Amino acid sequence: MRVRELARRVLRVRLWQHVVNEEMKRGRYRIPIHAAFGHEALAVALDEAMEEGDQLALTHRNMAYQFARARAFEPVHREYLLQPAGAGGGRLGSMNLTQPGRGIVYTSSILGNNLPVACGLALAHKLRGTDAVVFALTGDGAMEEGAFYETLVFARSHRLPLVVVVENNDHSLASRIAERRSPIDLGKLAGALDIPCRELAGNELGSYLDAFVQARKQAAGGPVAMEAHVRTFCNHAGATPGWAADPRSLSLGAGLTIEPTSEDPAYGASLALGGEAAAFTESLLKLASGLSDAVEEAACPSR
Ligand SMILES: Cc1ncc(C[n+]2csc(CCOP(=O)(O)OP(=O)(O)O)c2C)c(N)n1
Ligand SMILES: [Mg+2]
Repeated sequence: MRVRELARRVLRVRLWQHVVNEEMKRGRYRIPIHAAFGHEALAVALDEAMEEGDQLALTHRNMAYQFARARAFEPVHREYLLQPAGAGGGRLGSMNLTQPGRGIVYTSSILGNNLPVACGLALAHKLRGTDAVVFALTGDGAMEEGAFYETLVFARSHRLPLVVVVENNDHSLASRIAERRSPIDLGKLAGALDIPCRELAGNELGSYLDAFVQARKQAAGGPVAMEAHVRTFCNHAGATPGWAADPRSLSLGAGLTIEPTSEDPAYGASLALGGEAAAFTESLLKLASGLSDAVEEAACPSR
């Protein structure tokens, strides 16, 4: 039952990302926004695993997490429109968007920058004796920053309640790992620091939720590393030379699912919903035009 509700949530986040993407194609937003098609199962499972007081520090590619935490379209898209009614009062845009009321206390476009901040947050929880855990997202590119290693060493040295999640989409801008650096075996790297490491792949919602819940528990005794293998069904903000899949070539008109494989969380979510999937998807697609109208109205209130 729980998995079905998670699956519905994944499809909602997918719909909202599609609506934003359609509006991006129309040039609606004045800021760069990084879609995260393919990251929805991670975002929803992490959101479910977070408990009262937990905190989340995000990267530039944060759209799926913003929607998953907000559990609503409006506050996030109004922020993308830089309106006072947005989640950040129209001052934060996409790459610095926080939602303190929903635990998103820091977001940064500077690769690796959120990791020491998350460390500091976790240190504060430890010193205050709270039960809260801090989750920090990073990428296979951002983990190349020295701050990644320093964060692990510091967090382990002080046994901080920190979960570092590497979203490995095998891309940093247009370069793949084999093209730009040595492989990094996160299990071995974390193991060398006596930090447990968990691997996620396949977008199976029940196991993703379990993994985050377990990681959260484990983090009471010190940091936990996680490597999530994720396919990003779009590239950087806008077309990136060398990365074939431009988000603007994705179309809501083709439906919520992008690819019928386990790499697409929307496909997995539809399978999890079984016979209910078609009607639920249809009901979401019906909402899409209303959401687009709301974007139109919000962007051009005088019309
Ligand atoms: C310190 C720093 N260096 C370079 C950049 C430019 N930059 C922005 S996103 C990006 C790629 C990031 O790759 P990854 O961390 O794997 O995240 P992804 O975009 O794949 O989700 C780069 C190099 C930056 N924002 N900050
Ligand atoms: Mg990457």
